[in-house]
Amino acid sequence: MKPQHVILQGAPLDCGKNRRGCIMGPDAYRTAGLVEALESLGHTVTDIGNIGPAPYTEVIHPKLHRLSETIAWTQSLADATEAAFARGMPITLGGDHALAAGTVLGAMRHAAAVDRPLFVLWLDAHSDFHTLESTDSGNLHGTPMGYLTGRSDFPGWPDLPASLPYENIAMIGLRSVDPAERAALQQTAITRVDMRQIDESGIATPLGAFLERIEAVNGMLHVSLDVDFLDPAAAPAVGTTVPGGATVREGHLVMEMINDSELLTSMDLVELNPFMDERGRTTRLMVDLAASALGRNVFDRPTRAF
Ligand code: 5AB
Ligand code: MN
Ligand code: MN
Ligand code: MN
Repeated sequence: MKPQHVILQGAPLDCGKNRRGCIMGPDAYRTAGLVEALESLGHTVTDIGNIGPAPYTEVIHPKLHRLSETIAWTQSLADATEAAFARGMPITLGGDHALAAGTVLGAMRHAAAVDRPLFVLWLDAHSDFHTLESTDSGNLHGTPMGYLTGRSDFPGWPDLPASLPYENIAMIGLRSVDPAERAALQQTAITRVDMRQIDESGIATPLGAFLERIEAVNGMLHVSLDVDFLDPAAAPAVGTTVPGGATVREGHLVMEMINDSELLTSMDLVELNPFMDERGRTTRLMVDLAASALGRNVFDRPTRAF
């Protein structure tokens, strides 16, 4: 992709679930050399440091874990992400996946301001499509897609400029979807690509079709990469390991196709738990994948690959 001005923002939010450790994510990415990797590809990088939640007072909820804190993070991350778009390409270093409620909201506001449609590529074992009512765990990292699509009321959360249209979402890598999420997803036009489909016919065809749809309407592309998209054998540093995930090669292919498409406008790297990593290998793989989405191809390709 063409040289970008990348705005790195750390989002050490750890409130979307009970297991602690994602708070260390942003500094792990910095330690693993993300800034240098992006600069070596010809991009300029501004690391604005770590963001915090908006001021809040935690009101204990009987079911939902750290609801007030998650709402406060959604507010601050939406504002920060929207502001980052004025300067360049926001890349958010998580933090757990609850942060996507804020980053995608910020991207939605920017898309509305520049009058372009926003598309979201959700790379995850999970659909994170719960409502506040349907979640059994009460862990809010399982709800950002439910919030962003406006499929139910999220009282107290920031208003959406409009709901994220189902047609503009592709979820790839699915293999752990709760029954309530599955029933709801089946009523939508969200593109859902599970591991069986990837096994049977490959990851490139559905991804290429999605990218073509974005290009046809001059859309913006937000990529939300959950570590558990990858197989835990390759990426063990995550709380919610689900066997049978994407291989390193499949992950790279996705990122290389994103790079070739020139469509990427913002990205989240989420759910890394450095406390569970093995000598930094998951962190380094995530840095490598992020760099591949922004230009690290072994061969120059004369034409777009999709
Ligand atoms: B992740 C589960 N569906 O709601 C729930 O890692 C898991 O951001 C959510 O994708 C996983 O607790 C959230 C069982
Ligand atoms: Mn997720
Ligand atoms: Mn997940
Ligand atoms: Mn997870």
